[in-house]
This record gives sequence, structure tokens and C-alpha cells, in this order.
Amino acid sequence: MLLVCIAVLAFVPVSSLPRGANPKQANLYKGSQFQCADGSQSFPMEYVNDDYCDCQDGSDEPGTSACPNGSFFCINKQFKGQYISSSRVDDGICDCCDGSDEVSGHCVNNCKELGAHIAEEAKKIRREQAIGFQTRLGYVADGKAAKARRDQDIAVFAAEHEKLKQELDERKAYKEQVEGPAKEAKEAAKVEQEKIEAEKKAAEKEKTKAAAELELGRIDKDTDGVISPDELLEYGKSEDAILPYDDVTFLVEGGEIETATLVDMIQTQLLSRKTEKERVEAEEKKKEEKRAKKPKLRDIVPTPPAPVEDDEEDLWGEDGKKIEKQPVDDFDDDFYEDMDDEEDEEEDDSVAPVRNTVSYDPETQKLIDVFEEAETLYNEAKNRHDGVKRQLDDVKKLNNIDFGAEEEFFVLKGQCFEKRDEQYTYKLCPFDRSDQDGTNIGRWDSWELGADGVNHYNVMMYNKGNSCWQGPQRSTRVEVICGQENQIISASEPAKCEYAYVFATPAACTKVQDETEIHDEL
Ligand code: MAN
Repeated sequence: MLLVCIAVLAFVPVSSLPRGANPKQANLYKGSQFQCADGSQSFPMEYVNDDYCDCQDGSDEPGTSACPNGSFFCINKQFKGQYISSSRVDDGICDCCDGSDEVSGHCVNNCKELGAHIAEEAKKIRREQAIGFQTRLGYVADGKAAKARRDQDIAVFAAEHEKLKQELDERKAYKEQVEGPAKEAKEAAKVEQEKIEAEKKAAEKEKTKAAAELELGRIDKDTDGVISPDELLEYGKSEDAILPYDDVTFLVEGGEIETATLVDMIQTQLLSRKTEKERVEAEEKKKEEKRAKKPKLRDIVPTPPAPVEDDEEDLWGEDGKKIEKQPVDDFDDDFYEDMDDEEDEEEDDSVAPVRNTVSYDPETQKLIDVFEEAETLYNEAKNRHDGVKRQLDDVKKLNNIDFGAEEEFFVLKGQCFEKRDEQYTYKLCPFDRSDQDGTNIGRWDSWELGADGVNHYNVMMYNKGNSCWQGPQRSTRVEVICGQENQIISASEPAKCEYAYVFATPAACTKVQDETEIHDEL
């Protein structure tokens, strides 16, 4: 570019250029004829800068304000060339640093100072860029090493996962194979148990019937075989009456007293008392078991511990026989003993509440044990399998993130950066999320491609944040620039719930351009 300028200037010296013309367009002003820049008209060279606008594009009047759309070029040697509107020419205000827009001597030429300042600024930027680039080299090395590790991890986890999946499938198949027989045996045992229970219940009912008939004899004081209202009321008043007084009055008020109804009601009372008694006993037993499980002082101090197991045996015999601990208040326990001591003992056994842990016959228990062991083995394999699967998925997920052409942005993953403005604290956790005072204003989505359709790794998009009231889901666009430090330079909200950050990072620092290119730019 510099060479082109030099070549052009070699033919048309700057001094011979019309005022306000750009030296790069020197060829327009050569010879005796002038052609407008847009090629629309030609006329003698004297028409240029004659303070009359001839060209529609204003190119014939670069140094006067005759054309409303004319542009005046300030050469600004030692600084930067610049166009200003022709209307600002000779208006008494110095617009060009070389003062060329005003009559000679009106302005001070301060282009050199400005140039020096710009050069200093450019130098600072280059220095920062150079330091950033050095840091970037480290980032690249770290990022590439991490990528290699991830690739290796994926290979290891995938192989391990494959192995564990096979083991899991085998154990699952085995579990399913032994599950059926165990279930069936359990079901059969349950049916059997229910049958036994039903038989026990029937026997119990028979027994209460006998007891109820005995009670009937107590009510029928005059033993005439008929229960009179007086006899019933009298009975109801006695403290040990099985029928509650309310039931007695209900029967008396109902008119004729049916013996069968009476027997039925006494039976119901006896059964419900018995059920209640069993419930209380079962509860008591549970409590006792709990107490036995807790470490007791005697288990800690070196004295021979009283066998807890024995305590339990006291409550429940091997055969499930209940050992009375505490009689239930309301229940007349002696009642059954009065009837038939021996039978009572047996009967009492028969109605003992079903133990918490159902005991099965050895065959069934064996099938259950086999299944339970298969289930434990399956669960263990599943935990191992799921753990490795999770690890594998996590690494794969990480590997799917684009950390830059040379993995240079990887080091930013896992870090967060904050920026406070007058109202909010903005936070950026690269490749993760963007927050505003803890509100999700976007989750990592992707790099935004440039207008050329190429990823220049200079814009990150964080989308699908919290919804805005009557607005879109919040999103953050992050412009990534080179900087010595990782930091959010600015955070703003250019449109409602659409946020914009400028984020500086050494990862975005490219190699410093060489000196000649920088000079050429100036
Ligand atoms: C909050 C902030 C703002 C946003 C409004 C929209 O006040 O998240 O940035 O503009 O909600 O209602």
C-alpha cells in the first residue's frame, strides 16, 4: 500500500494537487481535462476548485464548500489522513490537525504530537498484545494437554463402560431368571399363610362363640332360657360385662331380644378386644426390638452383657409363640383360661400377630436368598456401570465444546468473572452461563460466526436465560477481545433482556504484527 502511494506521488507531487484532494486520487487531476469521480462528466481542469459545483458527486470541488456533498481530505502528515465535509472548509474552525482546511497561518499544525500520542497508544496495545500472546501460548499448551487427557479418558471409560455393561446385562439376566421362582414360591407361601390365618380365624370365631354362649348363661339369671330386658339391663350394669351398656340399652329399646343377635354382639366384642390386645402387643414388641438394637451401657462397659437375643426370645418363641409381657387393660384375659386352660394356650398361640419378618419354609427361603443375592449383585453392577457412564458422558460433553482452534479458551472453563455496573453485578462463567445478580441471563450456546460465515472466535452466545416479563428469554452476547488479563471490560443491556459484554482475555491475543505493517497503517 505504501509502495502504491509512493509510486503515485512520484508522478503527481502533493503540492500540485488541488486543495482538499486525496493524494490517492491524484490521477483524477492529471492533464488538461477533469472527469468527475463517478465518470458522469468531463470539463477543463480549470473548473476544479473554481467554487462552482459541476460534478454531482462533488469531486470537482474538494477544496471549496461549493458542493453540498463534497469532501475535503486533510493529509495530516505524521498523523492520519482524514475526510471532512467541504462545508467545514474555511469556516474559521480548525478541523484538520495540519490546518489545511483553513487559510494558511490560521491554524497550528499539531499532527506530529497527535501522531506521537497515537503511536504511543499503539505501542501500549502492542505490548499488551505481546504479553497476552505469551500467556496464550501457555493456554494453548494447557488446553491441548487437557484435550489429549480427555481423549484418553474417553477411550478408557468407553472400554470400561463396555465391560460393565456386559456384566450388568449378565447380572440382569440372572436376576430375572431367579426372580420368577422366588416370586412364585413367595406367593405360594403367602397363600398358604393366608389359609392358615383363615383357619385360625375360624377356630377363633368358634371359640368366641362358645365364650359368648357362656356369657349368655350369665345374663339369663333365672335360667329360663329367655333373656328379659331386666336381666339384660342388670347384666349391662355389672363391671365385667362384655357388652357395653350402650349396646345393652340399644337392644332393650329395640324390643324383642333375639338370643342369636346377643351372641353375635358378644362375639364381636370378644374378637375386637382380642384384635386390640394383639395390636398393642405387636407395638410393644416392636418397641422392645428397637430398644434391643440400641447399644446399651452394658454393651459398652466390660461387664457380661445380658443377652439381648434372650430378651427377644422372651417375647417370641422360636415357633412364633407370644410370651405375655403386659396384659391389656380392657381385655379379660382370664376369660379364656376359665374356659379351658390348655386349649386357651394353644389358641392364644394361634392368634399371635404375624411377625414383622415373614418366615418361609427353607425351600422358599433359599429361592428368596438366591434372588436377593442376585439383586444385590445386579445393584452393585448397576452402580458401577452408571458411575462410569456418567464419567464418560461428562467427558464427552466437555469434548463437544469448541474451546478454540488451538484449545486456547479451555482454561476459562470453570472460572467466573464479575463486573459491577451502577445497578447490577454481571457474571460470566465462560462455556457455562451468564448471570445478572444471580438471574440466569443465558446458558452457553455457541460461538457466533462472522459475516463471512467463519468462526473467528470473537463472539460468544449465551442463550435461553430466564424469561423476561412480556419479553424474550434473556440472552448475552459476549464480544471477546485480546487483553492481558481475563476480565469483563463492560456489560450493558442494548435491548430489553439482551445483554452485551466485552470480555478481554489473553486467549484472544494473536501474534503481534510486525513494525512495518503498523507504520503502514499510520
Ligand atoms: C430486570 C432486569 C433487567 C430487565 C428487566 C426486564 O429488572 O433483568 O435487566 O430489563 O428485568 O423486566
